[in-house]
Amino acid sequence: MTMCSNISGNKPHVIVIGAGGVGVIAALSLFHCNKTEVSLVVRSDYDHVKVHGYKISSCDYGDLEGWKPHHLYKNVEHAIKDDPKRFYQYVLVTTKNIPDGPFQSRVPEIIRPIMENNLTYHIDKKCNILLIQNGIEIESDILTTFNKTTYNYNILSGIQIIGSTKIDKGVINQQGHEHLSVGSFDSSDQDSILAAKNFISYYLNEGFNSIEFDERVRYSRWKKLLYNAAINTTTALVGLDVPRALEFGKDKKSTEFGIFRPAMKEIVRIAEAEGIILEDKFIDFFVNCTRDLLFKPSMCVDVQKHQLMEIEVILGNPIKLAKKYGVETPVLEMLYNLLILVQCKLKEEKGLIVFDEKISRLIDH
Ligand SMILES: *[C@@H]1O[C@H](CO)[C@@H](O)[C@H](O)[C@H]1NC(C)=O
Ligand SMILES: *[C@@H]1O[C@H](CO)[C@@H](O)[C@H](O)[C@H]1NC(C)=O
Ligand SMILES: *[C@@H]1O[C@H](CO)[C@@H](O)[C@H](O)[C@H]1NC(C)=O
Ligand SMILES: CC(=O)N[C@H]1CO[C@H](CO)[C@@H](O)[C@@H]1O
Repeated sequence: MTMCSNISGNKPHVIVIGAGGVGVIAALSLFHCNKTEVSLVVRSDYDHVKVHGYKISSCDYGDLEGWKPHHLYKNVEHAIKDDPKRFYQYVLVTTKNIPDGPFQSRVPEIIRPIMENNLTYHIDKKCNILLIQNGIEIESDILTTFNKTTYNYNILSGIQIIGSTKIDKGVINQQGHEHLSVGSFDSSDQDSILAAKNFISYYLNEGFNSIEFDERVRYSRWKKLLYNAAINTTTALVGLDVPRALEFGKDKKSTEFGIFRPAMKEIVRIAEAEGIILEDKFIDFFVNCTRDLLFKPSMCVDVQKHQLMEIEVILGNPIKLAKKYGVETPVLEMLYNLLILVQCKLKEEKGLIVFDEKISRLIDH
């Protein structure tokens, strides 16, 4: 507590990109642990937070007023410009992952300035990109964009379970205890595994948050997908919370037995084709775990806020894998095809796509 400020110049740097409910609590956990110097990229709330800091109501850390990490930036370019020679040992990406969204908001483009800056100044050092995001196969976009031989990096997976929401400009409400699991996407890469374990020591605040090493990242991601691919998607399509979506089904059964369970079984079969066994009890668990919780999954909230959804990493990628393995996924494909329409409706509202009513055709760019 007392001497740390003297050595702050020597602490490793971590940058957290994305300042929603997940990112701000991640920055707070790192800051509290006090072993790293923490930068946070705050896009839309930057001006507010720069002046007032964050107001955080957290079940783990209590109530904080005016909290700021060591550095705040508008975007990644701003962080690089501020100190081009600073090396970020860990780059935490907590933004939504929307590969079908605007080019500049895709994950590889968001981190590109750091990757390129490193090529100039830090090629001797290996940076660790930690994706704290939903979905499956999310690492491949980065691996295909940045050649691992040219750019020197590890890629780590983070799955965070936390009930934390940004409820207003600079205001975070964390209601659920933070639990993060961190591992290497490549489960055979010893250096990457070591980097994940090292991160845990920068992050763990005994008695406050929980963090554990995840040796089966792919398994954990498939498991989480059981819920996300079946339940978030359905509620997003119909705009209902989970209890209503279940109760409003024909004879109170059709949602559970006609949509949720069949969709989850398809996820089980895709994972199985990779040799990953998800037990049936998980299906029972996920169908029921929010049966009594009057809340809308985040994908449903996204639609209602007119924000793009993470449909590619939740459904598009699993369906692609299913095709590759020869697994039939009629329910997931129906959910996906319907959600693509909703996504395009949102894109049209935002002017990201143009439909010409004179000729009744979508204009290709
Ligand atoms: C990455 O770069 C190395 C060295 O330049 C090259 O040999 C290799 O083929 C590249 N890998 C990919 C996947 O492009
Ligand atoms: C799930 O909840 C339903 C309705 O409350 C109940 O009938 C069923 O036994 C529960 N299933 C499990 C596996 O707990
Ligand atoms: C699905 O909903 C849960 C609960 O809101 C959330 O934790 C998760 O991030 C959501 N996933 C997507 C892809 O929206
Ligand atoms: C993205 C970025 O900041 N790249 C920098 C890398 O280093 C060169 C040389 O100093 C700069 O010109 C670039 O702007």
